[in-house]
Amino acid sequence: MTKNKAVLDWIDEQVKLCKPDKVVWIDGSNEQRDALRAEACSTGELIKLNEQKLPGCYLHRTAKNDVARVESRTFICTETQEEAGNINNWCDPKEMHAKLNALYKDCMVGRTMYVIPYSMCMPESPFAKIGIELTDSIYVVLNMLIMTRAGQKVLDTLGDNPDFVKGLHAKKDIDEENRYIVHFPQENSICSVNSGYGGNVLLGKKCFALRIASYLAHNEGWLAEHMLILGIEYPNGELHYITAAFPSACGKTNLAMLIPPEIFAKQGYKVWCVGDDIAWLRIGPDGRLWAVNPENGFFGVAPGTNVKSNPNALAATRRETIFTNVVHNLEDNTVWWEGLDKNPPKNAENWLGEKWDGSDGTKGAHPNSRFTAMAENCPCISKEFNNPAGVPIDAIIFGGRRAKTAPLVYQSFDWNHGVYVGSAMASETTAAAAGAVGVVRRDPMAMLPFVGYNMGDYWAHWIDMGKKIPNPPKIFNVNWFRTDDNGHFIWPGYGENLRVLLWILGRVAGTVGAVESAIGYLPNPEDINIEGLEDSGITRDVLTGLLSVDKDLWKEDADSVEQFYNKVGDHTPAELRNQLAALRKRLG
Ligand code: OXD
Ligand code: MN
Repeated sequence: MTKNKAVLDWIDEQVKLCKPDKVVWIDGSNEQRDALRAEACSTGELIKLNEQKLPGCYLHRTAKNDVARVESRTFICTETQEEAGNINNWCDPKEMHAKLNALYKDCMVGRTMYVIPYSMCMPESPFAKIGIELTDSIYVVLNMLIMTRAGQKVLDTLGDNPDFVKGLHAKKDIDEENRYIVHFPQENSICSVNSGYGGNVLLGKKCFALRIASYLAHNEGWLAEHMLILGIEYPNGELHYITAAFPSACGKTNLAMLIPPEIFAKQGYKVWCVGDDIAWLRIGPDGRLWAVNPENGFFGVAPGTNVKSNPNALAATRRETIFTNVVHNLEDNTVWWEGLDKNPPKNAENWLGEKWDGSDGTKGAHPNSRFTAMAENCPCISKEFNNPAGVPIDAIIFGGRRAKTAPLVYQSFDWNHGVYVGSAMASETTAAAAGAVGVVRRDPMAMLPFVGYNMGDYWAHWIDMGKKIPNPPKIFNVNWFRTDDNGHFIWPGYGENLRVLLWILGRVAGTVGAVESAIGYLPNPEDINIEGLEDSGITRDVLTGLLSVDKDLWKEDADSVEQFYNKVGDHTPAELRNQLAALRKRLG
C-alpha cells in the first residue's frame, strides 16, 4: 500500500519484535471493515445488535480491570525530566524502551497485526497530522475507522514523507501491573500495552491529538487543546464560533450539542457542533485564531445520555456505533444504560455479561461506558465540520465545577489574565465519585493529564501565543454548578446555557456592557436574558446572586493556585505569578 521507506522499515522492526502471524493493512474500505466486524463477532469480541433498531451497531465488553484511562501508568519520556515537568510521570527513554521491548517481545504470536494509517483532521487540511497505529485488536481498528480518517488515502497523502506519529499497541494479557501508556515526544512515538480500553488504545485521541500534538504545537507555534468547538447561528444567519475547555463530568458533550431553549429556537437561533473533545488552533491569514476538530467521531460517555439531556448525541448513536460496557437488552438485542430512561430491561446482561435486571441495586452499565459514533450522524453537526480551514474563534471559555466560588460567567481583562484564568481552572469532587466531596482538583485548561511536556512551558506557550495572534479571541470563565444552601444547583444548565453564551458573544461584539470587578468583567444582571426561566426559579435577584463574588473564598482559592504553581515549579511563567499577585491586590 506504500513504498514509504520510513514506514516500511519501522513496521518491519515492530514485526520482528512482536512476531505476529499475519500483518493486515487497513485500507479504509467498507468491504474490509465488514469482514473485520464479522470476524470479531465470530470470536465474541463484538456482539451484533438489532439491525432494524440499531443498524451497523455493535456491543463490546472490556476486561473488568480495564475500564478507564490510567493516569498513574501514563508516561512522558523526554530526554530530561525537566522537559516533562513535575506534573507528568517521567522515565528515561532508554530505560522505558528496554522495559517496553521486553513486554512486546513475541506478544503477537498467534495474533494478527493491523496497520492503521490515519490522519487527524481531513488529510488535505493544513492542520492535518498523520499517524500509523499498529495494533492486535480488531476493536481498535473499528473504533479508529470511526474516530479518524483512516486508510489508503492517508498513505497517498503521506507519500514518502518520513514525518508521521508511530503508535504501537498490544493487548498482550491486559495485565494491570504491566500496563503502560507511554509517549516519546522527541521520537514522535506512542507505545501502549496491556490495555484494551479506548482512551489508552485509540492512539489518535488523547495520546496523539493532545499529548504529542501539544508538544508539536509548542514547537511549531499553534495550540492543541482539550476543547469543544461550537457555532451559534443568529436569526439573521450570522455565525460565531466558540471553543470551551471543561474538566471531565462538567457536561462538555452536552454543551457541544446544545439545543436552544424554545424562545430562542422560535426566533431562529441554532447551535452547531464542530467538536466535542479536542480542538487544534492556528493563527489564520486574517490574524484570527482558527480551530479544527482533529477527530471524525465521538467517544462519549453513555450513562446520563438521553432524549432530554442530549438528543443529538443519542441520535448519533442510532447507527454505525460501537457501544462499550453498556447493558445488553436481550429482549430486543439493543442496549441500555443508567439515565437512558427509567425502565431498565427485565431480560438483560450487565456490562460484565452477567444476568442483570437492576433489582439488586447494582449498576448495569459501567459508569465510564462509552459510545463511539460518527460525527456525520449527529443531527447538529456543523456544515464546517469537514472544512480544511477550520472555523474562526470569537471566544475561548474555561469552565469548572465550583459550588460557591466562581460566578455564572465573567470575562478576563485581557489575554494574559485569561491565561491565568485557564491555569486556575478547577473542579470540586462530587458525591458521584469515590473519595471526599468538595475537594478541589486543579485542572489547568482541562489539560492536567494531557500536556505532553512541562506544564510551566505550556503556560508560557499560551502567553507567547497571545503576543503572536493579531486579533485574539476574548477569554471567559463559566460555572454552571453553583449550589444553594441545600446543595441543589441554582442554574438550570443544559440548553439554557445559551443565554450565557449570547452574553459572551455580546461582549465580543461590543454590544453589551459589564461591571469591572476584582476577578474580571461581570455581567450587569439585566444583560442576561432570563425570559421564560421563572419555572426554574431564576429571577433577577437569583441571577444577581449567581453573579456575586465572595472575596474570602477567592483569597483562599488564590492560595490554592499558588500551591499548584509551586508544584509546577520554576517553569511557571512570571506573567502568571504577576497575575496572581495582581488578583490578590484587587481582592484587598
Ligand atoms: C475523555 C476524557 O474521555 O476527557 O474525553 O477523559
Ligand atoms: Mn476529553
